[in-house]
Amino acid sequence: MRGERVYLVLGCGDVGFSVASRLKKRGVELVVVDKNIKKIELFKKMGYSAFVGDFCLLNVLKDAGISRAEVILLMVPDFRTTGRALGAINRLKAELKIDPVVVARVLDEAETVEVKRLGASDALPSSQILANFTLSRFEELKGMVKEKRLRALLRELSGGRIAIVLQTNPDPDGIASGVALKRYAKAFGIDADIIYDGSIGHQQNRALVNLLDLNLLRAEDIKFNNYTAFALVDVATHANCALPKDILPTIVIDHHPVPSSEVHARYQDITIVGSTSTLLTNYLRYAAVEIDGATAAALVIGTLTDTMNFTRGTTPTDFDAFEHLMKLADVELLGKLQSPAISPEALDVLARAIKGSKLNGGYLITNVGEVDDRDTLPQAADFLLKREGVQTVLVYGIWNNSVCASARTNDIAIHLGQALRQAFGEIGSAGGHARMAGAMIPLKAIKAKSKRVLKRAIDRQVGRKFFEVVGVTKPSKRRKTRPRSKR
Ligand SMILES: [Mn+2]
Repeated sequence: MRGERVYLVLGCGDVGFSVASRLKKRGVELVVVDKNIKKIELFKKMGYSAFVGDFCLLNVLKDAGISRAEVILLMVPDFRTTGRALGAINRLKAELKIDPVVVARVLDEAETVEVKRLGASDALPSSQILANFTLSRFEELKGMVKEKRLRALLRELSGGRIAIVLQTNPDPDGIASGVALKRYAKAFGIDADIIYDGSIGHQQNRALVNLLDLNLLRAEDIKFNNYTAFALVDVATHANCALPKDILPTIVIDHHPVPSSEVHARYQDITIVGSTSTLLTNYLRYAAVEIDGATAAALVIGTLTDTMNFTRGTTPTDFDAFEHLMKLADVELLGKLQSPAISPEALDVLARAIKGSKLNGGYLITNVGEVDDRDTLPQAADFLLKREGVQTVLVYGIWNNSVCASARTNDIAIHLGQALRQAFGEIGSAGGHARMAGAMIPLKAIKAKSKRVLKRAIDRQVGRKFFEVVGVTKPSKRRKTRPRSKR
C-alpha cells in the first residue's frame, strides 16, 4: 500500500456514504470499511478504496490500513458497535504507536461523553451530521490532524529548548502567536523563548508586552545555537525575521500566502486565514491546553488587528476561533489592550499634527517637526483619519536624522504602499499595504539651503510630493518664487 495518509470511514449506511462522498469530492484519500459485501462492491464500482470486514476486529482494521489513517470516522448508528470499535482502535493505537483523530457518530449528549471517555477525539451527533458535515467541519478535522502532528514533533523535541522567532518589528498577531506557541510547548514539557528583532513599535504592541508582562528576547542578545529547535510564527522564511540563514526552522506556522517551495521546515502549517492567532488558538483548543484569560485576550487582539476588525481576509475559521476565545478572554485586560494609554509625547505630537494639518480634497498632510518616538507618527495618522471628510492621511516628521512618514487611508482606490514607493523609493525606503504604509528618507537626501529653511524643504519634498503622486496637485517643474495668495 502507498504511504499516503488516508481517512478511514467505518460503517457505510446512508450517513457513512454521504460523508464519504463529500470527503471524496474534496479530494481526500479514503478507505471505507463495512461488513456488507454488497455495499462494498458498490463502493468499489464507484471508484472507492473499499474493504469488507468487521471493523471491530484488529486484523480487519490493520488490513484496511489503520496504520496510515490520520482520521477515523466511525459512522455506525449503533452505540455498542461504536464502543467495540473504539476499543479495537485504542489497542491498535498503542500497538502501532499511531494517533489518528477519531470521530464517532452519536445520538445525544450522553453518548458524546461516553465516546470521548472511550478515546474518541470528538463526537458527531446524528442529527447534525448531514447538516454540519460541510466545509467548516472538514476544516476542523484538518486542524485536528495538524495539531496531532505538531504534538508528535514536540514529543520528539522534549528535553530541548525552542527559539520562537517573530517577524522583524513584530505586530500583535505575531506576539500573541508566539505567546500561544510557548504555552502549547510548555503543556508538552518543552520550554521556549520568544525572540524578535527590529522594534516593538506602536502603542498596542507595547501594551501587549507590558500588560502581559512578556519577556521577549532581542535576537542580538541571544545565542541561536543554545536552542535545539526553531519555530517561526506569523512569518515563514528567513527574509523577514532574525533567524540566521544557516539555521532551518523546525516549525513554521503562518497565515501569509507563501509558496511552499520557499518554506523549509520539518513541520509547516501555512493556512490562509485572517490571523496566525486563529491557527494557534486551534492548536491550543484541539490539544485541550488551557487558554488563560490573558493569552486569550492577546489572541483576540492579534486577530482583530490583522483582520482590521474582521474587514480583511476573514474566514469562517477565524470567526469560530474568535468565538471560542471570547468566552475565555480577560475582559478588563482586553479593554486596556484595545485602547492603550496614550503617552504625553504622543499627545503632544498629535496636537502639533492637528495644528499643522493641510487638507486638500480628502487628503490630509501634516508636518509634526522633530519627534523622539517614531511610533507617535502612525498613532497621529490613525487619529487624523477619523476626522470628518478625511480619506487619506500622511503624517511626517524628523526622527533620528531621517524624515519618517506614516500614511493611512480608507480610500479603496489608492494603494498607499505603492504610492509611497513611487514618491520616496528613490530617495529613501518606503513600503506597506494598500491601507497603511510608511517611508523613511535620510535627512541628507532633503535638499535645503540652510537649516532654517529645512522645514519648508521637507514640506516641499515630502508633503507636496505626496500630493503630486496621489494626483491631488499637478507636478510643477519650477516652483513659484512668490507665495500663493491666501485663500
Ligand atoms: Mn499575521
